[in-house]
Amino acid sequence: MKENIFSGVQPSGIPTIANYIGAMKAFVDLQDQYNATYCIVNQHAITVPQDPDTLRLRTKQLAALYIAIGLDPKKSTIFVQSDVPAHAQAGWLITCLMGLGELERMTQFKDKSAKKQAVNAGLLCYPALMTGDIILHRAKYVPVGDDQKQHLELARNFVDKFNSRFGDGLLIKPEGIFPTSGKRVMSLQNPSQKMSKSDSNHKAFVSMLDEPKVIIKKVKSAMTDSIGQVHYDKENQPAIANLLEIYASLSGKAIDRIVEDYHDTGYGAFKTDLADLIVSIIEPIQTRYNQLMESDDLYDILQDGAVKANQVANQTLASMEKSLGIAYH
Ligand code: AQP
Repeated sequence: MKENIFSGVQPSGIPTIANYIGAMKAFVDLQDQYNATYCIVNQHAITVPQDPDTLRLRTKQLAALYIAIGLDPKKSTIFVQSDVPAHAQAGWLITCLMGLGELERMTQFKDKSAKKQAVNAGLLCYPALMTGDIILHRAKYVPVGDDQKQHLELARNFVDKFNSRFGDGLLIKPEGIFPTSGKRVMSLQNPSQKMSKSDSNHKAFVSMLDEPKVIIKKVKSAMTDSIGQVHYDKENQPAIANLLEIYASLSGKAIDRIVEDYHDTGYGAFKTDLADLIVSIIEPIQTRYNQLMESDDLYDILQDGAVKANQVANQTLASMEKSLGIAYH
């Protein structure tokens, strides 16, 4: 029998090439090998303020992008988190079992809360909800970018603690699947910050829905350095190293080979070819995306996905509630 994999993306903006390289590209590659479930985690998105109309639109856009990148609803279960109430229910149970200190130590919470004046309690409890997402679908593997490693480790520790208290094998302990290149794609404007879809500086990322001419402009204006030679040196040339990783991930070429190709050309030719490469991958995705946004198929796919996801999630939730004494009959 195939093992389960689970992952999700927040509709907190339009996905960027970082989300694609770090996670979404692998979703497609893995759907044949595994019993795959992919979620649009809209309840995670509200851990920071969202405009309701925009959130509705972003949810639909993300569903369309999932399918446009190549997810096949016949192979993968695709659903919206809020269509499966077990996620919020399990999230609460897990919140009550996780230590406050564990949650406060999470880097993402520290980074995001430092940038905001008002922080909601959901931002702190985000990893508990994420743990629930993974364990409800009995996932053995979770394809994610490097920024989610710490949250995944928390989920793994939670499973150990839950199973040792309530019974071995009750919950499945998940393992991460990380890409070889582009685990952590950095901002085009600041190579010490990760690329994020909610970055207020739109030049910092390439969105999956950026027009080709915008992509070319953003890549050409990406930060570089004064060294002027293409090397893979994360310490001294972090911006170029980042562009090389994006290139390697999208082309499938080894970084050494790319460095050889551009070693004597300077940054201009390298950036032009990188921009063309990104456009060549994104353009066909956008064509399929536009067709999907105009059809009604999307809602049927999400409804079918929710039916399947509810079945699996409700079973796991029932066993957790039984263990905890919440199910009293
Ligand atoms: N910079 C990144 N490099 C590689 N992978 C990344 N991911 C996110 N940023 C990078 C991976 O994309 C998947 C979906 O991410 P998410 O939507 O769940 O939330 P996030 O990690 O917080 O991503 P963003 O783009 O930074 O969103 P906002 O701006 O809303 O916080 C995950 O697998 C993640 O690892």
